Amino acid sequence: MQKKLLVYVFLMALISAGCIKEVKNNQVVMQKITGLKMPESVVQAKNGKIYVSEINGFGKDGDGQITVIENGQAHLFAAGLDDPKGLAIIGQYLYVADNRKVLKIDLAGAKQGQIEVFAAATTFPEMPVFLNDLEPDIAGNLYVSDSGDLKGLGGAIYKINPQGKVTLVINGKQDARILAPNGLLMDDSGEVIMAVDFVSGILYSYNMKTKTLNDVAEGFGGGDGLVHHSNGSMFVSDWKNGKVFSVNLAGDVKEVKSGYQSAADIALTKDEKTLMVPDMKAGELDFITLQ
Ligand SMILES: [Ca+2]
Ligand SMILES: [Ca+2]
Repeated sequence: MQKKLLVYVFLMALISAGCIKEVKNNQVVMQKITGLKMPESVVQAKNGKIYVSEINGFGKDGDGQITVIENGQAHLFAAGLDDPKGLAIIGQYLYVADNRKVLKIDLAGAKQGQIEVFAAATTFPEMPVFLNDLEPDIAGNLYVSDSGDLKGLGGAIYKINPQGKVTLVINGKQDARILAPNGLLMDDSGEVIMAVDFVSGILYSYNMKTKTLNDVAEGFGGGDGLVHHSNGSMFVSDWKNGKVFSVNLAGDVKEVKSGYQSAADIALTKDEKTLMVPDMKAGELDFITLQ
Protein backbone atom coordinates (compact mmCIF):
# COMPACT_ATOMS: atom_id res chain seq x y z
CA MET A 1 0.00 0.00 0.00
CA GLN A 2 2.75 2.39 0.98
CA LYS A 3 4.71 1.56 -2.17
CA LYS A 4 1.67 2.23 -4.33
CA LEU A 5 1.20 5.57 -2.61
CA LEU A 6 4.84 6.48 -3.24
CA VAL A 7 4.49 5.64 -6.94
CA TYR A 8 1.36 7.79 -7.07
CA VAL A 9 3.11 10.74 -5.37
CA PHE A 10 6.06 10.38 -7.76
CA LEU A 11 3.80 10.36 -10.83
CA MET A 12 1.83 13.36 -9.57
CA ALA A 13 5.13 15.21 -9.03
CA LEU A 14 6.12 14.48 -12.62
CA ILE A 15 2.77 15.74 -13.89
CA SER A 16 3.03 18.98 -11.92
CA ALA A 17 6.58 19.43 -13.24
CA GLY A 18 5.08 19.38 -16.74
CA CYS A 19 6.95 16.24 -17.84
CA ILE A 20 3.86 14.23 -18.60
CA LYS A 21 0.20 14.92 -18.91
CA GLU A 22 -1.58 11.70 -18.19
CA VAL A 23 -1.23 8.49 -16.23
CA LYS A 24 -3.16 5.33 -17.15
CA ASN A 25 -2.84 2.20 -15.00
CA ASN A 26 0.29 3.60 -13.37
CA GLN A 27 1.84 4.02 -16.83
CA VAL A 28 3.10 7.32 -18.13
CA VAL A 29 1.38 8.49 -21.30
CA MET A 30 3.13 11.24 -23.22
CA GLN A 31 0.86 13.82 -24.75
CA LYS A 32 0.71 14.31 -28.49
CA ILE A 33 2.71 17.27 -29.86
CA THR A 34 0.80 19.34 -32.44
CA GLY A 35 1.64 22.24 -34.74
CA LEU A 36 4.72 20.64 -36.31
CA LYS A 37 5.60 21.50 -39.92
CA MET A 38 5.58 18.25 -41.91
CA PRO A 39 7.48 16.15 -39.32
CA GLU A 40 9.34 13.19 -40.88
CA SER A 41 11.61 11.64 -38.28
CA VAL A 42 12.13 11.53 -34.53
CA VAL A 43 14.86 10.38 -32.16
CA GLN A 44 15.36 10.54 -28.39
CA ALA A 45 18.75 11.33 -26.88
CA LYS A 46 20.06 9.63 -23.71
CA ASN A 47 19.22 12.75 -21.69
CA GLY A 48 15.55 12.40 -22.67
CA LYS A 49 15.38 15.23 -25.20
CA ILE A 50 13.36 14.34 -28.31
CA TYR A 51 14.42 15.75 -31.69
CA VAL A 52 12.02 16.00 -34.64
CA SER A 53 12.88 16.82 -38.26
CA GLU A 54 10.40 19.05 -40.05
CA ILE A 55 10.38 19.29 -43.85
CA ASN A 56 8.01 22.28 -43.87
CA GLY A 57 7.51 23.20 -47.56
CA PHE A 58 8.20 20.02 -49.54
CA GLY A 59 10.91 20.73 -52.13
CA LYS A 60 11.43 24.20 -50.65
CA ASP A 61 14.99 24.87 -49.44
CA GLY A 62 15.87 26.80 -46.32
CA ASP A 63 12.57 26.37 -44.45
CA GLY A 64 13.29 22.96 -42.89
CA GLN A 65 14.07 22.75 -39.19
CA ILE A 66 14.79 20.58 -36.17
CA THR A 67 12.57 20.93 -33.12
CA VAL A 68 13.55 19.72 -29.65
CA ILE A 69 10.93 18.52 -27.19
CA GLU A 70 11.79 18.87 -23.52
CA ASN A 71 9.31 18.17 -20.72
CA GLY A 72 6.49 18.04 -23.25
CA GLN A 73 7.32 21.48 -24.69
CA ALA A 74 8.52 21.95 -28.28
CA HIS A 75 11.22 24.53 -29.12
CA LEU A 76 13.18 25.34 -32.28
CA PHE A 77 16.65 23.74 -32.15
CA ALA A 78 18.12 24.34 -35.61
CA ALA A 79 16.77 26.24 -38.63
CA GLY A 80 17.74 26.81 -42.27
CA LEU A 81 17.62 23.18 -43.39
CA ASP A 82 16.04 22.12 -46.68
CA ASP A 83 13.84 18.98 -46.43
CA PRO A 84 15.25 17.21 -43.33
CA LYS A 85 14.22 13.58 -42.92
CA GLY A 86 16.04 10.69 -41.15
CA LEU A 87 17.75 11.41 -37.82
CA ALA A 88 20.43 9.51 -35.91
CA ILE A 89 22.47 10.33 -32.83
CA ILE A 90 26.11 9.23 -32.49
CA GLY A 91 27.90 10.58 -29.42
CA GLN A 92 27.11 14.28 -29.05
CA TYR A 93 26.06 14.76 -32.66
CA LEU A 94 22.72 14.63 -34.40
CA TYR A 95 22.96 13.50 -38.03
CA VAL A 96 20.26 14.56 -40.47
CA ALA A 97 19.50 13.27 -43.98
CA ASP A 98 18.64 16.54 -45.69
CA ASN A 99 17.59 16.04 -49.29
CA ARG A 100 20.87 15.19 -51.14
CA LYS A 101 23.29 15.57 -48.24
CA VAL A 102 23.86 14.46 -44.66
CA LEU A 103 24.28 17.12 -41.97
CA LYS A 104 25.92 16.95 -38.56
CA ILE A 105 24.63 19.12 -35.71
CA ASP A 106 26.25 19.56 -32.29
CA LEU A 107 23.86 18.66 -29.47
CA ALA A 108 25.90 20.06 -26.61
CA GLY A 109 28.64 22.50 -25.65
CA ALA A 110 29.61 25.85 -27.12
CA LYS A 111 28.74 24.79 -30.70
CA GLN A 112 25.26 23.52 -29.77
CA GLY A 113 22.89 23.80 -32.72
CA GLN A 114 25.70 24.52 -35.19
CA ILE A 115 25.15 22.78 -38.53
CA GLU A 116 27.90 21.38 -40.73
CA VAL A 117 27.77 19.25 -43.87
CA PHE A 118 28.97 15.74 -42.99
CA ALA A 119 28.52 14.13 -46.44
CA ALA A 120 27.91 16.45 -49.38
CA ALA A 121 25.95 15.28 -52.44
CA THR A 122 29.14 15.32 -54.56
CA THR A 123 30.88 12.81 -52.24
CA PHE A 124 28.35 10.05 -53.06
CA PRO A 125 29.38 7.47 -55.72
CA GLU A 126 26.28 8.58 -57.65
CA MET A 127 24.35 11.81 -57.19
CA PRO A 128 21.73 11.04 -54.51
CA VAL A 129 18.09 11.86 -55.28
CA PHE A 130 16.04 11.59 -52.07
CA LEU A 131 18.09 10.70 -48.98
CA ASN A 132 15.66 9.38 -46.44
CA ASP A 133 16.51 7.26 -43.40
CA LEU A 134 19.69 7.18 -41.31
CA GLU A 135 20.86 4.24 -39.21
CA PRO A 136 24.09 3.98 -37.18
CA ASP A 137 26.01 0.78 -36.45
CA ILE A 138 28.00 -0.04 -33.32
CA ALA A 139 31.27 0.98 -35.02
CA GLY A 140 30.03 4.54 -35.65
CA ASN A 141 29.29 4.14 -39.35
CA LEU A 142 26.08 5.62 -40.71
CA TYR A 143 23.84 4.00 -43.31
CA VAL A 144 21.54 6.16 -45.43
CA SER A 145 18.76 5.15 -47.79
CA ASP A 146 18.16 6.95 -51.06
CA SER A 147 14.51 6.48 -52.01
CA GLY A 148 15.26 7.67 -55.56
CA ASP A 149 12.30 9.09 -57.48
CA LEU A 150 9.87 7.38 -55.02
CA LYS A 151 8.49 5.41 -57.97
CA GLY A 152 11.15 2.72 -58.22
CA LEU A 153 14.07 4.40 -59.97
CA GLY A 154 17.34 5.44 -58.37
CA GLY A 155 16.94 3.53 -55.09
CA ALA A 156 20.13 2.81 -53.13
CA ILE A 157 21.64 2.28 -49.69
CA TYR A 158 24.97 3.90 -48.80
CA LYS A 159 27.43 3.54 -45.94
CA ILE A 160 29.21 6.60 -44.52
CA ASN A 161 32.23 5.92 -42.33
CA PRO A 162 33.08 8.11 -39.28
CA GLN A 163 35.36 10.25 -41.50
CA GLY A 164 32.47 10.95 -43.87
CA LYS A 165 33.57 8.68 -46.75
CA VAL A 166 30.56 7.34 -48.67
CA THR A 167 30.44 3.89 -50.30
CA LEU A 168 27.61 2.00 -52.01
CA VAL A 169 25.98 -0.90 -50.12
CA ILE A 170 23.41 -1.93 -52.74
CA ASN A 171 21.28 -0.25 -55.41
CA GLY A 172 18.50 -0.99 -57.87
CA LYS A 173 20.96 -1.68 -60.69
CA GLN A 174 22.50 -4.56 -58.69
CA ASP A 175 19.15 -5.97 -57.55
CA ALA A 176 15.85 -4.98 -59.18
CA ARG A 177 14.01 -5.48 -55.87
CA ILE A 178 15.69 -2.33 -54.53
CA LEU A 179 13.05 0.21 -55.62
CA ALA A 180 12.76 2.95 -52.99
CA PRO A 181 14.47 1.84 -49.77
CA ASN A 182 13.27 3.90 -46.84
CA GLY A 183 13.50 2.75 -43.19
CA LEU A 184 16.79 1.07 -42.27
CA LEU A 185 17.68 -1.12 -39.30
CA MET A 186 21.10 -2.52 -38.41
CA ASP A 187 21.53 -5.76 -36.50
CA ASP A 188 24.01 -6.18 -33.64
CA SER A 189 26.62 -7.94 -35.81
CA GLY A 190 26.94 -4.90 -38.06
CA GLU A 191 26.75 -7.23 -41.06
CA VAL A 192 23.02 -7.42 -41.71
CA ILE A 193 20.96 -4.35 -42.56
CA MET A 194 17.19 -4.43 -42.92
CA ALA A 195 15.29 -2.07 -45.22
CA VAL A 196 11.61 -1.47 -45.83
CA ASP A 197 10.69 -0.35 -49.33
CA PHE A 198 8.40 2.64 -49.91
CA VAL A 199 7.19 1.37 -53.31
CA SER A 200 6.75 -2.39 -52.75
CA GLY A 201 6.03 -2.36 -49.00
CA ILE A 202 8.40 -5.32 -48.59
CA LEU A 203 10.78 -5.65 -45.63
CA TYR A 204 14.19 -7.01 -46.67
CA SER A 205 17.28 -8.10 -44.84
CA TYR A 206 20.60 -7.68 -46.63
CA ASN A 207 23.73 -9.51 -45.55
CA MET A 208 26.56 -7.19 -46.52
CA LYS A 209 29.17 -9.93 -46.17
CA THR A 210 27.51 -12.61 -48.32
CA LYS A 211 25.68 -9.97 -50.43
CA THR A 212 22.35 -11.78 -50.16
CA LEU A 213 19.00 -10.00 -50.07
CA ASN A 214 16.08 -11.84 -48.41
CA ASP A 215 12.36 -11.02 -47.98
CA VAL A 216 11.39 -10.94 -44.30
CA ALA A 217 7.77 -9.75 -44.40
CA GLU A 218 5.50 -7.77 -46.69
CA GLY A 219 2.31 -5.71 -46.84
CA PHE A 220 3.67 -2.43 -45.46
CA GLY A 221 2.24 -0.22 -48.27
CA GLY A 222 4.45 2.86 -48.28
CA GLY A 223 6.97 1.42 -45.84
CA ASP A 224 8.69 4.21 -43.91
CA GLY A 225 9.98 3.79 -40.33
CA LEU A 226 11.59 0.61 -39.03
CA VAL A 227 12.65 -0.03 -35.43
CA HIS A 228 13.67 -2.94 -33.27
CA HIS A 229 12.53 -3.58 -29.69
CA SER A 230 14.87 -5.51 -27.38
CA ASN A 231 12.05 -8.03 -26.79
CA GLY A 232 12.71 -9.22 -30.36
CA SER A 233 9.79 -7.58 -32.15
CA MET A 234 10.03 -4.88 -34.79
CA PHE A 235 7.74 -2.01 -35.67
CA VAL A 236 7.12 -0.73 -39.20
CA SER A 237 5.14 2.30 -40.32
CA ASP A 238 3.16 2.62 -43.53
CA TRP A 239 3.24 6.25 -44.63
CA LYS A 240 0.72 5.91 -47.47
CA ASN A 241 -1.98 4.17 -45.40
CA GLY A 242 -1.27 5.84 -42.05
CA LYS A 243 -0.63 2.63 -40.13
CA VAL A 244 1.87 1.17 -37.69
CA PHE A 245 2.55 -2.58 -37.57
CA SER A 246 4.48 -4.94 -35.34
CA VAL A 247 6.45 -7.90 -36.67
CA ASN A 248 7.39 -10.74 -34.32
CA LEU A 249 10.39 -13.06 -34.52
CA ALA A 250 8.43 -15.50 -36.70
CA GLY A 251 7.65 -12.74 -39.20
CA ASP A 252 3.96 -12.43 -38.25
CA VAL A 253 2.60 -8.96 -38.96
CA LYS A 254 0.01 -7.30 -36.69
CA GLU A 255 -1.55 -3.85 -36.97
CA VAL A 256 -0.76 -1.73 -33.90
CA LYS A 257 -2.54 1.51 -34.80
CA SER A 258 -4.23 3.06 -37.83
CA GLY A 259 -5.91 6.36 -38.65
CA TYR A 260 -2.82 8.49 -39.21
CA GLN A 261 -2.74 10.76 -42.25
CA SER A 262 0.85 9.69 -42.98
CA ALA A 263 2.82 7.67 -40.41
CA ALA A 264 6.44 8.65 -41.16
CA ASP A 265 9.74 7.58 -39.55
CA ILE A 266 8.92 6.07 -36.15
CA ALA A 267 11.30 5.60 -33.19
CA LEU A 268 11.26 4.07 -29.73
CA THR A 269 11.86 6.08 -26.58
CA LYS A 270 15.06 5.17 -24.70
CA ASP A 271 13.07 3.11 -22.13
CA GLU A 272 11.37 1.26 -25.05
CA LYS A 273 7.95 1.78 -23.44
CA THR A 274 6.68 4.21 -26.05
CA LEU A 275 6.66 4.32 -29.84
CA MET A 276 6.93 7.84 -31.27
CA VAL A 277 5.05 8.39 -34.55
CA PRO A 278 5.44 11.57 -36.65
CA ASP A 279 2.16 12.04 -38.53
CA MET A 280 3.58 14.16 -41.32
CA LYS A 281 0.48 15.60 -42.98
CA ALA A 282 -1.29 16.10 -39.63
CA GLY A 283 1.75 17.99 -38.28
CA GLU A 284 1.74 15.89 -35.12
CA LEU A 285 4.01 13.66 -33.08
CA ASP A 286 1.97 10.85 -31.54
CA PHE A 287 3.02 8.53 -28.73
CA ILE A 288 1.88 4.89 -28.61
CA THR A 289 2.25 3.26 -25.18
CA LEU A 290 3.51 -0.28 -25.72
CA GLN A 291 2.13 -3.18 -23.68
CA1 LIG B 1 11.55 22.31 -46.94
CA1 LIG C 1 11.65 7.91 -43.85
